[in-house]
Formats: sequence, structure tokens, C-alpha cells
Amino acid sequence: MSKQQEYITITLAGRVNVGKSSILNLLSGQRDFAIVDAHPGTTTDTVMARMEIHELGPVKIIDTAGVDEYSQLGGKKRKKTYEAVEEADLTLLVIDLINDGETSDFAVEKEIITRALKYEKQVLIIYNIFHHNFPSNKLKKIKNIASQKLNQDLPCLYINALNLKDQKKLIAFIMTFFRKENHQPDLIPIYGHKGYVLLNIPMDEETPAMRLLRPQDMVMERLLRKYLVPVLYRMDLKKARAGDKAEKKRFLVTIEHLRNSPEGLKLVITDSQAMDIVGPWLSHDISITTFSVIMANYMSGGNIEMFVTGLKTLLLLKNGDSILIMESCNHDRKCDDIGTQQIPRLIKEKLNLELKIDFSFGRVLPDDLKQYKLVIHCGGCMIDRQKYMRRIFKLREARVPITNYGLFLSWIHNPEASVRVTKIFRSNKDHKGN
Ligand SMILES: Nc1nc2c(ncn2[C@@H]2O[C@H](COP(=O)(O)OP(=O)(O)OP(=O)(O)O)[C@@H](O)[C@H]2O)c(=O)[nH]1
Ligand code: SF4
Ligand SMILES: [Mg+2]
Repeated sequence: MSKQQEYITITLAGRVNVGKSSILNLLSGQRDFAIVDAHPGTTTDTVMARMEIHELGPVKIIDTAGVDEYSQLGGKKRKKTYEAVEEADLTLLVIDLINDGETSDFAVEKEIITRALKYEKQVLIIYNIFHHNFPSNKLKKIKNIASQKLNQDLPCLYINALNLKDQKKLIAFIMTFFRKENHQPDLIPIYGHKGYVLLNIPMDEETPAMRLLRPQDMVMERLLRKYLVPVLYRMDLKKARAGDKAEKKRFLVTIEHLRNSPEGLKLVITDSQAMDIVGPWLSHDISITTFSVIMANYMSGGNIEMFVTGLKTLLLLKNGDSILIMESCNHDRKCDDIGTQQIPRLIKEKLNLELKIDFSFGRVLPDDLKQYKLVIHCGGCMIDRQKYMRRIFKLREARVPITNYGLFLSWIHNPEASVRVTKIFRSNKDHKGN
């Protein structure tokens, strides 16, 4: 599990000038962490700050632009704010109690709450009180009016965001009401502190120098933590694919060596591009999966079956249907790139289909998802779990099935292989712990 994915994400949202950035400063304990100004619209885009809040652990706080700015730019800012709300584990909805408590219709605030709850996220209300010595009877009256108008059964807190003493109060409030949910399954559900796991990493023109890819790093970290021994193996995929007997022998000798060792071979994890080679080479009593399938299971909170179901859509596609190939980052593309070349070619050759294939690279989701019959997604290792889950929600909302590169590449050569690469997740589903 990477550090990046252990962050709790908290979004600060509300109208302009209600003290969102001041609350970010309050949480950080620094008055000048974010720019704060009496001018409405000071924060013009989502701003992310990572910090360690002792009681909560690593937290990613997203300060946002106010959602009630109705210029053309305001629409763009609002879109980003809503995205941040939909992704966050927790939204702190900030309301300027004295200015808005009596007069506002709270439509904007209700919209924020609706969006968060739709994405099964949590919301807490922060009433920010700008005036120190506001008469208490008047304040009580406004509090009542505001809570009646907002009409939400959500925990709320009254603070003065400029008062550093309210920091403790705010953190205690979050600690009391935020339910820290752990949706993340074990990255590699194999158990027992003994055994080798062979990682097949072919390395091609796209492989960056001087480092391994993030899923490979994550897998190694997990194996070490479990006292399992990762064995890194580089297959020459070109030779293997060309039927080179020596290349096959080199691989199988390594496998036999590990199998016959006292510790034994627990699992083979391969780059998904080599699954069509490695799968048939290995006898069925050897467990095998791919890095991409591991990531899909992990990022989706253990929902690998959703990607298996998505595969079945491939058999229902007709010429002219649109599908979307999605990657969560925008990397250099060299020859025979998986997303832009291999997958489209395999669809054409193996399924004999002429599809309309669109591509989406990076963090932004296309607006009109409904036009697609299927999404084929990469492992998604470069975005965090919250962003990935928002994608899954959006696709579910648009009723678009999703599958994954690793599953696709296993299935297209041999449908049985897609069952094989998901077996470790199904057979160990109920096992908790690492
Ligand atoms: N007196 C008092 N002033 C506050 C409080 N919170 C914020 N302010 C002031 O209100 C103004 C706006 O605060 P910001 O934190 O920038 O508000 P924001 O919601 O981030 O505003 P935008 O980024 O413009 O949407 C600043 O002048 C703050 O100093 C508070 O609790 N008490
Ligand atoms: S985000 Fe996707 S395309 Fe980018 S490196 Fe990770 S798996 Fe590959
Ligand atoms: Mg601001």
C-alpha cells in the first residue's frame, strides 16, 4: 500500500468568503498556509494541502472555490469544487452563520450535501461565526433558523475560524463524527510467512529507466511486509513470443527451482502483456495473476467481480459501438503501446469487430459517458483511491460497464485465463489482515 493511498481526504466547501481557507489555516495551525482575504472569490481553483493531523493521521485537505459565483468562470470553478466533494472521504460544509443564517435559502449548501451523500461520502457542518461579541440571544435565534432551513440531520460545530484556539475543538469534532472506513482490501491476499513470489517484469521500450513501476513497488512492499520473498524476473517478451525455446527453458527452470525449494512458490505475478505466454507455460496448480488485476481489485475496494462482469460485455458488442479506453495518467507512448495499439488491434483481430474507440488519458473524465458500451481501464496506479472510486460511481450512474487491461489481455487470448488471474481474490475474499 503506498503512502499516497492512506490519506484521508477532507474537502472544504461552501459559498465564497465563508472562511473555507481560514479553516484550512486553522487545521494546519498556520495563519498564512492558504491565502485568505475579504475579497470574495480569493480561492479560484481547488488547492490541495497534505498534512499530518496527529489524531487523524495523514490527511489531504482540499480547499475549494466558493460554489455561488455565477460568472462563466464560476461554472468551471463550481465543477471542480463538486468533483472535490464527490472524491472526499469527508466534506466540511462551511457556512457563515451570521451573514447567511437568516437570509439564505441554503440551496447551494443542500446541493453540496446531496452530491456528497450520493457518492456515499460523509458531511459535517461548520458554522463559522465571524463576530466575537455577537449578542448571545440573537445568535441563538439565528442558529435555530439556520438549522431549520438547512433541515439536515448532520452533526454541526460552531467556531471562529480565525481563533487558533478553536483548532482543538475542530479536530475533536472531526474525530468524534468522522467514521474512518477502510474500504481497501489486502493488495495481495496470500497468507503464511513463507514462500517465494515471482514477479515477471519484461521491461520494454516504455519502461522508465532507474525505477520500477508503482504497482511493482507496491507489490514488493506488501510481500516484504508479509515476510514473503519477491523474486524479480525479467522475461524477454519478444523472444518468448517468437517461440524461443531457450527463453522458455530459462523461465521454467526458475519456476521449478522456486517450486522445489523448502519455502515453495506461492504465486506468480506477471505484467499483463505477458499473460498470453506465461499462462500456458505454467501448470494449473500454480497460482498466477497480473499487476493490473491486482491494482483493479485494490483500487475498487475488492470489487474484482465488477471487472469480470464488464468482460462479458465484449461478447455483446456490435460493429459501430463506441467504447472508451481509459488511463489515469498521460505517459509517453512508444511503439505498440497497450492502450492505444495493442488493445484496439486485439479487438479487431480476435473479436473481428470494427468499434469506435475513444481514449481518455489523465485525471479528467469525459462528460458524456453514456455513449459508451464499455470502458477498458488501466491499473489506475497514478491516481488515489478516492478519485478512482469517483470514476466507478460515474460509470455506474451512466450504466457503463467497466473492465480492466489485465483482465482483457488474459481473456482475449484465453477466456479461462481471466478466471485464473482472479482466483486468488475470490478464494481469499473473507480473509482479513495482512
Ligand atoms: N472575524 C472573522 N473573520 C473571518 C472568519 N473566517 C474568515 N474570516 C474572514 O473572512 C474573509 C474570507 O475568509 P476566507 O477564509 O478567505 O474565506 P473563503 O471561504 O476561503 O473565501 P473564498 O476563497 O473567497 O471563497 C477573510 O477576510 C477572513 O479573514 C472568522 O471566523 N471570523
Ligand atoms: S495510471 Fe494507468 S497508464 Fe498510468 S502508469 Fe498506472 S497503470 Fe499505467
Ligand atoms: Mg478561499
